[in-house]
Amino acid sequence: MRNLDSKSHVRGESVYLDDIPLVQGTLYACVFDSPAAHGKLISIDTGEAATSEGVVRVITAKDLIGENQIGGIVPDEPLLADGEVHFQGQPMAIVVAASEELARKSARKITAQIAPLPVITDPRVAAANGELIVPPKKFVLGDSAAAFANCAHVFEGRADVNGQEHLYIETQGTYAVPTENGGLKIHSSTQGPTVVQRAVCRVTGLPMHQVEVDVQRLGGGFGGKEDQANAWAGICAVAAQLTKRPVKYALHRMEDMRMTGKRHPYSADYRIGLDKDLKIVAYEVTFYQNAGAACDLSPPVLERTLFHCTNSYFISHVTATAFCCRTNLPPNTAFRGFGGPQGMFVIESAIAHAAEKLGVAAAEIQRKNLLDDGDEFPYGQIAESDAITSWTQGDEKYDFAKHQTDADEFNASSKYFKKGVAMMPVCFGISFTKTPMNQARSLVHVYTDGSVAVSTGAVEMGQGVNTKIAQVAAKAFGLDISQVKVHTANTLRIANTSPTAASAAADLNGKATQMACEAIRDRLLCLAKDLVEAEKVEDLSLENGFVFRNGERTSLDWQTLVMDAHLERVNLSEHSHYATPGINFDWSTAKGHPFAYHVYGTAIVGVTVDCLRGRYEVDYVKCCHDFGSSMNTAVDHGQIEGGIVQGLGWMTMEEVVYDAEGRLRSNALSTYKVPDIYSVPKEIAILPLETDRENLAVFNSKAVGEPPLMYGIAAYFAIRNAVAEFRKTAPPAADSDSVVLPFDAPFTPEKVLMALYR
Ligand code: MTE
Ligand code: LUZ
Ligand code: MOS
Repeated sequence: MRNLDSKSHVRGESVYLDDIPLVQGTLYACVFDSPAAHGKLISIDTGEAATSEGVVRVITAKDLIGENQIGGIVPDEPLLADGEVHFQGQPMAIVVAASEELARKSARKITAQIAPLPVITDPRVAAANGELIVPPKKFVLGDSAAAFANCAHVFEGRADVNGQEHLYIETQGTYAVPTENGGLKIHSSTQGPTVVQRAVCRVTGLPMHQVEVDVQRLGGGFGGKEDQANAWAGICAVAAQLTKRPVKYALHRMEDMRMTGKRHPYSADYRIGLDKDLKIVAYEVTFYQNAGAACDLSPPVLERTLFHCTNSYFISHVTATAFCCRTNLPPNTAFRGFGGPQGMFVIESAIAHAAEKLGVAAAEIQRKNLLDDGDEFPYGQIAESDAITSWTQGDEKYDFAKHQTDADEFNASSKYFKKGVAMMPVCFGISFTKTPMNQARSLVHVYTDGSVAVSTGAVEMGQGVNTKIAQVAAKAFGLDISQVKVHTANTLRIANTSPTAASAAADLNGKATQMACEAIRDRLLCLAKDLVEAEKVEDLSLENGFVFRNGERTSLDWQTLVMDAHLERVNLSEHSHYATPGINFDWSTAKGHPFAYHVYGTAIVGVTVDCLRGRYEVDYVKCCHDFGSSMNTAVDHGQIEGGIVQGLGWMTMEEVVYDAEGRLRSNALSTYKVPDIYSVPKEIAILPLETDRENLAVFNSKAVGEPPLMYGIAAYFAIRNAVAEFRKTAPPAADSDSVVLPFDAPFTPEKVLMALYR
């Protein structure tokens, strides 16, 4: 079943924020953002802007009616700079004008006097200076210090992994419209309608019942709009409140790239100990997370780095420590995988390091250490593991050894092109790690013509969640999907929503929808029992638009039943609440059972490196992926392909560059390279893991949004293997030093070239 939005997308008829018809009198906002990364704000001169053509108002921190604060976890993020500036791109003033152009033109006339303070961009420097946003976090399993003493082999090193620009096609934006008695209706391109509602209320001083947030769909979020839609919503809300006019702000691409945070870069130290049979006995890792200038979602991102620091492996002695480091960069934020990919990159680096030194294939070490059923994660949850099955099923189907032999044969006869292959398992926990966030509600109305309207807190951002929710309702009522319409995420219809994140939107909102539909269905079948003179309700079902009795179609159709129910005054609406059962986590012990389930998978990635130019191509990605039992293979395959390409981009070509002054140098699509259609692997093959395990996913169809991104990490190691192959044989690379190549992602063509000829 194809994504319900596919036709309107292709026709250009889907409605995004910028397509919403505007109310008469709408004004446009533009911010003046800090030109300095760190400094004391001495003065800000808005005089010339305020008197410019078309300008209705200029707003600075002192004008706010509510609190100048949008920090959700730690109150360290002013809406508009006040006293000090903490990163280049920090909003300082808002210009509100009659047109977009006039707002932008006038914003450029604002100047600020800022006395410079030292700029820190490196998380290790921040940590050394004690600049931690929250206290360090730690996971401990067993006794790693003691265990290292008994290891046959111990290796230690450092791994660095850079950030990633979200590059959602639709930039951040908000349209705020005043409603009567001082309220506001906020259209926002956000993954978190309630997150935005809270931020708007804080900066305007309004109670939550006065603020309605509505989200039709996003042109991509990828985590970038889980928390960071707040600033733009707050800015438009404040402007609308002060001018009493509707205010819109849709960021230009360069504004968005400059002013918003990205995936967190990390620097890490690892130490890995193995016994003589290649069993990993001990692992110690310290993560320095580059959080940027404000807390944002950095602590839970950091926590997920710890949750996934041993990836799909069982290691009996683990000590993992993580520092949340404050730097003078835009606050970094959620990004597909939410810190998990960074944790996995480090353990994969440690394994590659050990493999290189021991002269064995990394796959041999990986295979020997996969999590088994009943193994304990460092955070205390006991694994129901499909790590081994996904590895063996993938290997049986795609034959890693054969790919390696093919590469070896190719390499033996090719001097300047080298092939590299890598295999990688992935294990990703599904649920927000903050247990209270794992709840959702659904409001279902059946209208008297038999059509069905569903509202949930889920935000459609291309991942197909609306299609899945419509499938749930259609299935519960035995209807064709055309009878179901999923409406906008709206805080008046669904309150207190969790953001659409953690890959859990279909599970949480789908389950709530299933409960609501089944409650209505049960009431309808009660009535149908009398209408078709059945003996008991249990004999009845709804299928293909009819009531069925013991599997046989009756003459009672859906529409008649619905109308009869209405005339009998049966309630045709339901609001249901779902909360994931059985999950918990206690940070005082750093143990618990935080995840409803894990998604497992294994990928084999092959690349060809052009060893003269440093360029490379990804030849194939072949994965065995754990769908549980997919309810929509078209949508799920799309998620896997998209996730893989986004992961490849992060690991190979996307390079976020800040200079020492904290200025973003890769600030446009000409200087920041994302994968295009030509960088997509020539082949992406997907083998569904065969399993008959039950899980807590909606209809057993496991979450798929984030896990596939991590298959892309294997490309880094495949390129590395190809580079190593060249260095072994090519004369210019014959250096005998024993230091391994640094682990420093992304492996851009420039870095590949340096590594080839180091
Ligand atoms: N797919 C598309 N097309 N666009 C997106 O923005 N976001 C990803 C993933 N897939 C995203 C996407 C992220 S970060 C998450 S958490 C999940 O979708 C969220 O949606 P789900 O919970 O419905 O899987
Ligand atoms: N967001 C969040 C997430 O707030 N908590 C999480 O655990 C999470 N995990 C993945 C992606 N977003
Ligand atoms: Mo996704 S990072 O949970 O929005």
